[in-house]
Amino acid sequence: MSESNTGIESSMQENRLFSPPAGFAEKAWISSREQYETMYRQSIDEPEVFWGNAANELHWFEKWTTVLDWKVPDARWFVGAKTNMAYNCLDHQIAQGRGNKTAILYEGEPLQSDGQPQLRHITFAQLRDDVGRFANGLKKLGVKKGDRVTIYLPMIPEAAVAMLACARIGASHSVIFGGFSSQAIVDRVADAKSTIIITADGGNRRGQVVPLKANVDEALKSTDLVRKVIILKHTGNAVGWTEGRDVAWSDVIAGQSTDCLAEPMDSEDPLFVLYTSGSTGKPKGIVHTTGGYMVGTYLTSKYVFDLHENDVYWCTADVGWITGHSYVVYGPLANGATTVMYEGAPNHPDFSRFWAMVERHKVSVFYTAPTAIRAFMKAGRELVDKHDLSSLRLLGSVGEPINPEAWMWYREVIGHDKCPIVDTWWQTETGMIMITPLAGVTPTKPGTATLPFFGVDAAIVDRDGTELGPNQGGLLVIRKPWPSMLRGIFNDPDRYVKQYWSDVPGVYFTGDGARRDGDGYFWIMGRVDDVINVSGHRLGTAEIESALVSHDSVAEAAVVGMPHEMKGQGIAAFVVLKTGKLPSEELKKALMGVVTKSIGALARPDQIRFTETLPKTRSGKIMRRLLKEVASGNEIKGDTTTLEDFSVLAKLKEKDEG
Ligand code: 7RM
Repeated sequence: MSESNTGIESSMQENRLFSPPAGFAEKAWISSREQYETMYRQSIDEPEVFWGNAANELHWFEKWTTVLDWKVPDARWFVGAKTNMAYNCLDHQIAQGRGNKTAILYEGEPLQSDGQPQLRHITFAQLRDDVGRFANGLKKLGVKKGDRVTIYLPMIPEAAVAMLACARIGASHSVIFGGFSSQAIVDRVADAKSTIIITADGGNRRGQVVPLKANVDEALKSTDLVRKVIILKHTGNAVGWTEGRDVAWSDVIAGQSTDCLAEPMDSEDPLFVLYTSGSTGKPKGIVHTTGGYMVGTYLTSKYVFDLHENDVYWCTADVGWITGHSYVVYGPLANGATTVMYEGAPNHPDFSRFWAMVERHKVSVFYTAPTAIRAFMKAGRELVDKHDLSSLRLLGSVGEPINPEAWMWYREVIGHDKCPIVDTWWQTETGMIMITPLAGVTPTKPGTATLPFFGVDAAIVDRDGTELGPNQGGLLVIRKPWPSMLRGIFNDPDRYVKQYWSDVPGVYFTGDGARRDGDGYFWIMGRVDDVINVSGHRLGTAEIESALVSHDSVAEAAVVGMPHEMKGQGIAAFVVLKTGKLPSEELKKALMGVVTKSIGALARPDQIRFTETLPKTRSGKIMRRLLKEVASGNEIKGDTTTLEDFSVLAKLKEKDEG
């Protein structure tokens, strides 16, 4: 963050307000505004009491002596306590009578000859046995408490088994998203100094086999750190084999007992490291520890998704990113919930796949990303309407600002106007959901993540840390520690301080720009690094994009700044049209008009470029940095290992050059 002036201007108006559906609160964990307010007040005034009570809902081998030990920027939660995340997700659930309940409901992508996908229902008891056997196998291969184990697997139950097995024996996992290339593996293995990789022969995606093992082989040509590669036979494709280094998953578990001691971990022992690619340079290994992360993901899963015994909960994220860690695996299992894992693409064989799955498994709580919602909108509601979605009772969104247009569609077409939507704001670094409605009590507005979760002291400030007033755009910071906060960047304490604790004195800076409206609701305005400075007016990306997408012809939009002689920066808009809509000069004018009308002439794009798709990370975030380079005619540089589709970039470049 370089600008001295950190204000961001806002002109967006959104007056629609939706009360929680009648009757929802009665059966919800948080069932009245009064209960919410009492709990929130306690969580802020007496955080140690609040979080101590939450922690007492879980299993500890030894209790803490102090709930919180805090000295900026280092927090220690549940000091002196001993626990084990895998024990809480498995044994503790079985002890509460959930042994025969489905823990993981897996659906594979390929449709078999009968037209049906492969399904697996894995109970808590089976999962405990699978984890125990694999954990014992890891130990036999020499994996010890404190080691880093790399996991490079598809969205299959074995990914959860591998994570939980590491957690059980106290090794930190480093999960690498299965869509990443071999270069991403090299970088992450080297940084984590990981000597073991767990992978599969391949994974299924969009009718193709992703050659995971071949990618690992390629990566390991550039590093000799890795001494063992464990390979799960999954897709059945042929793979190369390096004697002495490669070992089959089936051989790792052969003859192993299902009983494996759950290592009593110190609350502050690391649980995992997860790499996120910063906007520039080398990926950061975000470190999360055991006790605080467990309590944070447990409690947010319980209250935000309002998880109850009979829910079928589906978070569509891949385990390769934080949402998969916190809300596919750990949070739901620590609540004894049934969590759905789908290995495949949302559009295989077509865009009705998710809705077929909701119908098939009677999914009740569904959590996905705005990028997916916009893709479904683009594909058309007919694909949704042919399925029975009556099992749904709560919808969630995460990953990006959800534009009001997509929010309304989600509510009407997917939720049939009866499901509350929780727009959840959080980060890899925060570990848990931080700003979110609570479905039974928070009136929602399309486009805002509403209010902070319990214990979260979020604020909008300027660079000096002074809190700004209603509707003044500024920096989103968190002023008090929370249990699942990152404990650092792996091997890089200085970068931790510089990245999160230096821009605003004494508080955690999220990197996001935001404003609070008159009701105190938080509106995320985009990354501060992406703010566009037009003639001294600082504009966030979210509002302009949202205005563009409100036009009938537009499916998606991304705006970035570009050099402008007069204004300092001008605005370039990259626009994806809905199926069947055609680009034209007239449409460009209309789009400029929409922005002028909803925000003002200042925000009117100088350039509109129609494009087939936008460059995105696999988790769905638009890579504005790349678009910025395209818009200003520069060569693309920096880390592109997290790009979903390199051809998208090539196409944008071609258009640019052509
Ligand atoms: C969970 C996750 C974090 C960044 C964050 C924001 C953006 C995430 C929302 C959102 C607006 C939301 N972790 N972001 N959720 N923006 N509304 N509900 O996405 O580390 O990959 O990204 O994502 O910019 O800082 S992440």
